[in-house]
Amino acid sequence: MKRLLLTAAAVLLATAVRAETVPGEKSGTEELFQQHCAACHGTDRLGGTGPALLPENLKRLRPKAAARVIAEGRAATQMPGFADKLSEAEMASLAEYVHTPLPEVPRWRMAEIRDSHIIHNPLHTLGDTPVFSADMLNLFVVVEVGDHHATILDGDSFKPIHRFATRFALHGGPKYSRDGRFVYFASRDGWITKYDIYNLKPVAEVRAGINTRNIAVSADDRYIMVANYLPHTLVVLDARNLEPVKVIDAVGSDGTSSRVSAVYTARPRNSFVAALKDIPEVWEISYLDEPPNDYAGWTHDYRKESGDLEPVARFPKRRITVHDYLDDFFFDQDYEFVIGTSRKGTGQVVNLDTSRVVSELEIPGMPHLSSGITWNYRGRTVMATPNLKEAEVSVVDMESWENVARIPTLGSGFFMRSHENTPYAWVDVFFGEHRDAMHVIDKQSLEIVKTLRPAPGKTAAHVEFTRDGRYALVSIWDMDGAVVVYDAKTLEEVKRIPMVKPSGKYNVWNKTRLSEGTSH
Ligand code: DHE
Repeated sequence: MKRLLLTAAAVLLATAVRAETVPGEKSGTEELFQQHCAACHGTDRLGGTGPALLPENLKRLRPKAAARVIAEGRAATQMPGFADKLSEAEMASLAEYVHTPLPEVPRWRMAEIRDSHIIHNPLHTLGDTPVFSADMLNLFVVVEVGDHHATILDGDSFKPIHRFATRFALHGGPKYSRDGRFVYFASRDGWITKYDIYNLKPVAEVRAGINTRNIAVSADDRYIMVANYLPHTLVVLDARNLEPVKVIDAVGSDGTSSRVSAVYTARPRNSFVAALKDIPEVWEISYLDEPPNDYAGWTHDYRKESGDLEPVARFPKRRITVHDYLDDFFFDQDYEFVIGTSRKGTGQVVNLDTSRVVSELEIPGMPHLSSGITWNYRGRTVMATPNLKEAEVSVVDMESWENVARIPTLGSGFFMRSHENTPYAWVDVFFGEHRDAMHVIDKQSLEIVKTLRPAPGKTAAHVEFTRDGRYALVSIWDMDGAVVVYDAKTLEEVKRIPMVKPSGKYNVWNKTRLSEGTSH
């Protein structure tokens, strides 16, 4: 009842704020924000020392949870609690306010990006040999979202080597340079960080967007491409020091502006491939200095902007029209096909060479294709994907694009992983009452051979293998969490390393060698 009254009070307050505010005049809630929050989160809510407070950036924090954070503060951050300064209704109205979209897409272009650029340690000041000894290609970077840290973990001894603070709310897989020396992180707030693993020091940072999806590193290690929801842009950074090079507007051939779903590097093609979330188009963008002459259909219709480091003719792109916009997608190992779904669940297979949709996928629910993996099954290549809405794993033949199997699970899953050297594929049960379960599937019989529960009652998620595939590392998604190491053959626990909500872990070898069992 108390909660109902509170919510009602907040709604009344927010409605009153909306009704009484004359354009140009500040509402009571806005004033509260400026008084108590703006110093850290920015007068425009775009972030400062604290994260951006926009609905797009706060998807993981519902208004009720936001009100709790305002009241109690956030452990291990500089966010204090306001319970002794603000009334419950004020805190509820602030929580609602930060979930209200800004009247227009904020400006975040070359000038703003350039202003945000920070060099922490110039490259020439950093030595070329590691300051610790370990197999540098068998390291893991573990992202601990619980308190916004990352840990460099030795993949042989499973001992943490170094733990350091990251930007708020990292999301997606960090990406490595080809030699594994540098790791690049992206935060939901658009901060990109280059970190030198050899020296255990950050190199540079830049804020490339207001709300960012993910990043990709070119195969020649020269460029980083950043995909943004806010604003609607792709941003090219110089991989050496993250200096911005080019801002590419995500605008469809009909002039519609769009969020970018994600961007990946198609290594054999020397291109970035991005999908647009609001337009049924996939873009291929070349990063070659001199694209070949047969680039028929490639354009460089970008707007020249003051501050661009490159002539307009760099990064030509071509548009591939698809049947429905792609939200979530991955590639075959040769990067000939893009396999994607929209959040509505329609699956499509796009041939990048012919620029055509060659097949539709018949997978029910919402396959989580960015977590898709492939393997050889009875002489043919299959892909498998967990499903965010259905309690099953789908296995699809990558030649006929027909379903090979639908493997029932205890609930819908988020992440799926395997390795060339293991007969098993691991999939979590991320949602529902069995979220503490981890299924191990035999890649040939396509049956679940074991269901592990590494920490009963706590979410078990996201697996990654050591470079040789002998061990599988599972996350316990809890503030009092862990990375649990399993022998990938006997499926017995080997070690438990305490971690603070380790969202994901990324093995240098598997990522840089594009293992078929992991994301790239
Ligand atoms: Fe992710 C990867 C999109 C919600 C944790 N997630 C990705 C990637 C995309 C994506 C496009 C690939 C990026 C890359 O590695 O280059 N994620 C989305 C969504 O659209 C979705 C459903 C909604 C959203 O809020 O954006 C979503 N993701 C989540 C979460 O709620 C998760 C579970 C917790 C969190 O940290 O926000 C989450 N996503 C992850 C992780 C990866 C990821 C750990 C990296 C997986 C990997 O092994 O590569």
